[in-house]
Amino acid sequence: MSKKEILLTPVKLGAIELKNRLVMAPLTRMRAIAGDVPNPLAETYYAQRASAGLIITEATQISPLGMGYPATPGIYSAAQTAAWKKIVDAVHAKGGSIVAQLWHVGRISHSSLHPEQGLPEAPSAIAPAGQTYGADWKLHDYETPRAMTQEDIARFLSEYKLAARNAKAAGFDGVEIHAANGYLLDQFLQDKTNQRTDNYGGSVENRLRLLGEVIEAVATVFSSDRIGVRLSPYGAFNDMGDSDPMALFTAAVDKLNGYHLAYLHMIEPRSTSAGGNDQVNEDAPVTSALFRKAYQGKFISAGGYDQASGEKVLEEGLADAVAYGRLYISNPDLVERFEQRAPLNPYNRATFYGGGEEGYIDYPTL
Ligand code: 8OZ
Repeated sequence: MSKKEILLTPVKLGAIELKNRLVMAPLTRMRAIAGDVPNPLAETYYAQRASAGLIITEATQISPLGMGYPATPGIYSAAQTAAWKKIVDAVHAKGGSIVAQLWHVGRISHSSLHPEQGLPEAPSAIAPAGQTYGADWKLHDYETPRAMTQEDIARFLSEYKLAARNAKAAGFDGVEIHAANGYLLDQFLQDKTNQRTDNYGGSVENRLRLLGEVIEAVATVFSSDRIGVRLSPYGAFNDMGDSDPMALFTAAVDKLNGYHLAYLHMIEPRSTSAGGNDQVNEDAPVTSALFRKAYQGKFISAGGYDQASGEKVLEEGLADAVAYGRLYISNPDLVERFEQRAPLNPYNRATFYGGGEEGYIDYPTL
């Protein structure tokens, strides 16, 4: 095989067979309809991208309090699950594989998004710096979240399990646990946001506890070889930080080795594009280089890759598959374009979040 074709070769991530090593990254698009039900257009949107080796859905909340932006979809109600089933069926009909990314945003939220539940919940009552979008799609100062009690944590774990059950009922090939980018599980991992004094805070072992419990809860529904985990070591998005990221994420990788997951998915901190811009910080640590070798299973790397840099990270043995986000927004046939080394459609950031068909299902194929 010529080196050039490495992205287009099959790979198995646990029990999930990928026909190539291109992964459609999880992409928040904020187009859900009433009841936080996925937009019916999402059937077309995801099916258009079914030639990817694996599709990871947009982050999908496990509960009302898990919602942090307007019009993101959930997977806790029957209507949401039924809509997801149509999407999964459409992707499977085109021979694709798809996993659901399950999240709870923790403090990255606003009470207007869940008026009956009140303030956002988080490991500690520490407000993020800055502003966020409320239900009115306008910017509001972040509120100080409510610190979760042990009862809240038990409820959160049961919500994760229910979401996994719904994902299974919808026919997903697996689930990805979102423990990255400053959302709830990442807030428990890092000490800038976790100042708890109970068994979920303090030591690295304690801060890793909730992630392990979520994996174990989800593993009662999906076999562990159908569960992936996403982490973002050294990521600063959403006002995150840790006093010793190397020690924390080395311990996280070591803990994940014990679960025999489908994959570990890491975001390169050089790419700060989430929600914002297209800046690249070339001085940022390279997490595939720092952590891939310590992880014993399959590894997906994300973060501003193009075809050449995607091939390179695979050739170097620093990843088994490469996740593409922005390129997948504007190139539904990214696989075919890479096969032919064809030019790519540019993306329009103005239509990333919210709206309807425009910038969603109208990007042309070759
Ligand atoms: C951009 C805008 C809103 C949410 C993430 C789910 O960073 C997101 C997200 C990205 O993981």
